[in-house]
Amino acid sequence: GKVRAPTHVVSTICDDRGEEPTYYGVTMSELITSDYGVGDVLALLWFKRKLPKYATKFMEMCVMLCADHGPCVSGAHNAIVTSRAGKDLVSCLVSGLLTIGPRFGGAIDDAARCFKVAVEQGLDAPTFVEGLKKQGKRVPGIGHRIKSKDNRDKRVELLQNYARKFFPATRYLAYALTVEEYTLGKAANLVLNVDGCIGALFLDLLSSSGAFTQKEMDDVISIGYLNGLFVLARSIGLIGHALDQKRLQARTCGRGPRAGQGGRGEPLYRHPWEDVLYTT
Ligand code: Q5B
Repeated sequence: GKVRAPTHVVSTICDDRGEEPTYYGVTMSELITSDYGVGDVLALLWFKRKLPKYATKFMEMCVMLCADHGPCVSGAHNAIVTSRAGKDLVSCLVSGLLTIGPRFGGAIDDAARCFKVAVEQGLDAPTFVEGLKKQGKRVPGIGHRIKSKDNRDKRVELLQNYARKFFPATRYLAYALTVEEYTLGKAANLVLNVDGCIGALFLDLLSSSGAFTQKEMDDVISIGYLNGLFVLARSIGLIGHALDQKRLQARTCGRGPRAGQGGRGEPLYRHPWEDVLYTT
């Protein structure tokens, strides 16, 4: 009989061997003719299932709303500096992506983990927050450098409004808001931030959509799928910043569309001495 050599790779999300590639069994033709969107592709390739339209639209909203948050955030700054150093697009992108982590953009999974445990254990907000403080930990998904009680994050408001309208339930969001109410009593910038809001709402999606078993929900949270949403989204903005700098450089070098128009251009970045405290 036929003897199959043992494979060295197992892949369960797609197949490119047939007449046309498939994403978790869905052909490219179906993707196009049935009007699938990026959220549907995420559902197939990340979650290995079709999800209801309100859920895929929610993921698309996360991608759209997290695509950029200005040139001053860590990721964009790195991408800009790297681009101005003359590096290629991929280097600019990864230098920006490498700043994503527990403080910046990469708190979604930890926020979801913490809110999930807190709700499962029935912890009220003060017990939850003070418990983390005793462990020397910050509450993931809470706090922002520029957003505050009086300067709310529009992204958080938009995501909440959408979920309240379309999700079957929003009990994790409700819990996260009790946490915010408590932390705002400590400092005005300890708001539920975009990472925390996405973390809480994804718990609501996983638990109330009927598309995931309890075990599947536990796996999504423990493996950590959700920071991927920020990484994917912010890649759009980081590429934008890298290209923006290239365009500005091209202007000075006489290659761009505005060559010869006296553009200032963006030279190699060097941080000003006067902004550094030299000390021993
Ligand atoms: N304190 C975000 O801190 C930030 C506390 C806290 C308890 C907290 C901080 C934090 C958790 C991680 C998180 C996602 C570093 C943020 C994002 C995407 C973004 C970014 C953009 C975009 C800000 C001052 C005092 C200290 C701290 C206490 C602060 N946070 N206590 N739990 N969570 N959050 N990250 O303002 O007594 O003086 O020692 O780590 O969720 O990244 O737009 O910029 O789209 O790009 O720098 O929106 O909150 O304040 O570090 O000086 O702390 O507040 O312990 O207390 P800050 P710090 P004390 S969204």
